[in-house]
Amino acid sequence: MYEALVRWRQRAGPAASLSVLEQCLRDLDLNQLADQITRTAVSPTGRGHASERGAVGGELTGEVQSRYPSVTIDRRFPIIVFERLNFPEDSVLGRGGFAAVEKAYHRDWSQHVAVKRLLTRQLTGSEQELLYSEARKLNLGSRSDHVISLRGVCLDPNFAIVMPYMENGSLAELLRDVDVPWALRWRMAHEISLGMTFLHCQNPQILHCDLKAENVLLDGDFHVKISDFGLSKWKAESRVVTKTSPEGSTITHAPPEYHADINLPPNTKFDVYSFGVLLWEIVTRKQPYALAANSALITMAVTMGQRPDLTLIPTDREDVTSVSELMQTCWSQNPEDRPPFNDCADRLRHVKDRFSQEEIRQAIIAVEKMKAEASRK
Ligand code: ACK
Repeated sequence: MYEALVRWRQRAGPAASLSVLEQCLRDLDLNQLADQITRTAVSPTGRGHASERGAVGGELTGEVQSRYPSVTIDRRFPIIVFERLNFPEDSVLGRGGFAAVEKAYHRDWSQHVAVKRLLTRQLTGSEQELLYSEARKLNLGSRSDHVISLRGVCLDPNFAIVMPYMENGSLAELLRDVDVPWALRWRMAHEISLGMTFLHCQNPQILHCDLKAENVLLDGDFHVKISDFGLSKWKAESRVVTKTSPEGSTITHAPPEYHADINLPPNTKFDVYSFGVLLWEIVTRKQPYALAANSALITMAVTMGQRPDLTLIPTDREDVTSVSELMQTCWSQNPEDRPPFNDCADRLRHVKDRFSQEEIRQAIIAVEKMKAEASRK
């Protein structure tokens, strides 16, 4: 191992930095590290094979890696040439802390994509690493039908994540504008639980840490894609990785134990709690704690056991009652009482299966009509 590392350092030059090694260890991706060591040992230039125009699949030159010394460029990422993307006016879909998501048109692929890139040109290594780490989690999560996939990454002029463009925006936006029929709401709730089950089953586990209706995107057929892994974490037992706290997570969706101790390493029960609040959003189409004067009050009330308003939950439907019971178990005060996502998925499948495929199809037609009407207003 030591000899391999020495050889790697000699051959890869500036690309073989300590921070690259550290990043691999932090992500506990020893396979990738092994991959990188053997790759540079066999091919010092690591020249890539262009697989299609506008996207270079595979290995990267040492020159490219040396421009990104603080991150390990994954040779499995397709590289997308930034110049092939057209950004129309008003391309910005949304902005986060240090990154923005924009709609772009890929000239070779003749289709729209969503591009997440850093807001400033003055990059700090850690912001770049965060975005890069998000790309790696997305790449892993992408194997689920219900997690947004990674089309590739741009390296020039700055690092950017390229994802498919989701025609129907976010679930938050849809719920705000449209009284979505129950058949479709339950399909969405079920698909979110499937996406989360998949993420929690990865090795190392991927914790989302910011699950909410805004981070659930909808494709052209209103199928769910979980997105925004900006605050997500690798879950592993190593001290190196678990020093993270879910800093920045949305306060309304964060569980009481994190209000009490912000240094607590997140775990799967964090996401299950957030899912409980998300089910409440799906059922009520409202914002949790909309009347609270400030976030300190929310923190205090949640720590003392308060939750989003149950009086807004309809009481005349069996399916709603069944989901409401699950929702309340998910946001239990004691994390141990919260069910794993595969249990949530089983329960939601039963609720969803009360409706036929035809009823779901009709629900989609109705939603498309209501959306069109809402956009004309
Ligand atoms: O509610 P929205 O329209 O859906 O606003 C947010 C915003 O960007 C910040 O996250 C939108 N967004 C994010 N990723 C995508 C995507 N892949 N396709 C379409 N919209 C997206 C999200």
